[in-house]
Amino acid sequence: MNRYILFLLELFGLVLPAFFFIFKAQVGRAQSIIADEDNHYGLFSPDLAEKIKSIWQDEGMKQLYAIRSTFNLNDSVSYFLNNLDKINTPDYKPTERDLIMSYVPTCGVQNVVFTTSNQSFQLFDIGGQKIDRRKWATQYEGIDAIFFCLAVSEYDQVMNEDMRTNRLDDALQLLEQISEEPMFATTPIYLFLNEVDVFYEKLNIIPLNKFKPEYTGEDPEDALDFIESLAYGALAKRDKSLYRVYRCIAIDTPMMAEILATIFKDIMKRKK
Ligand SMILES: Nc1nc2c(ncn2[C@@H]2O[C@H](COP(=O)(O)OP(=O)(O)OP(=O)(O)O)[C@@H](O)[C@H]2O)c(=O)[nH]1
Ligand SMILES: [Mg+2]
Repeated sequence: MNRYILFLLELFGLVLPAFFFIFKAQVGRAQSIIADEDNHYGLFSPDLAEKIKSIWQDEGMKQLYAIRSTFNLNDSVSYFLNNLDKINTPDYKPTERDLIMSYVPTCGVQNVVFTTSNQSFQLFDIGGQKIDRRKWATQYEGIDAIFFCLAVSEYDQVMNEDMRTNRLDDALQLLEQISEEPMFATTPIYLFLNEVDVFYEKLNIIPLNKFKPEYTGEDPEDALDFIESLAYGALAKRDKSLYRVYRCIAIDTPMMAEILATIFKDIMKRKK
């Protein structure tokens, strides 16, 4: 976990000097943390932990964090840095929440088998990165449902793969491609419009119409309706009975439990 925090700090260290509102002393601190390689493994020394906390609490850092999407910084940084004291202990054990909050990119295909309501399910978790996509459509004949997660908050972000393609456009294009794939002609698609919390937070700082000039709405609900309308557009050629759309926050466990219970019931009903 420390290495994870360190990686995030390195990212900060790289962009810090570019921002005039970061105090020079903090830049020096960030650079000294990165240079202090002996302390990169195991526990952070108390001195190092204090330096990290001091940078994290800096006003300039808060402003930088608010625009984190401009350099593709993961949203859970604040969670881990706010919990640094708890994590930086010799007997630290990640909680369920810590695991939910950490981003571990799925490489290739993860095969997960689980049981709910006395039914066993097999889930193929497929990484969203471009490199993982080539195998998709050809391998999944005979599946009962597709769960498609689209991060609505990514309207201003670009793909790490080329630092050019807009992430929302890319996701919508992929959704359309899957929706129109003949092999999935009768497979229901459950679309998760995810990261609604990050989306609402971001709208105040990064206007949606800067990236989607055709958007003319005013409040956050209008903005989400607009993104949802784009998703409906991608699904337009599909029969309405073959898709469902949910707005969600994946890290909100009770919310997800409710949505998923409905979905699993729906899948079982369709199987009968
Ligand atoms: N605030 C917030 N964070 C979220 C939400 N959904 C996911 N995250 C965070 O986003 C990160 C990535 O989540 P993952 O589920 O690992 O991402 P993924 O879509 O599987 O990514 P790939 O495996 O690379 O395709 C984690 O740090 C989560 O905590 C959300 O709705 N709100
Ligand atoms: Mg994943």
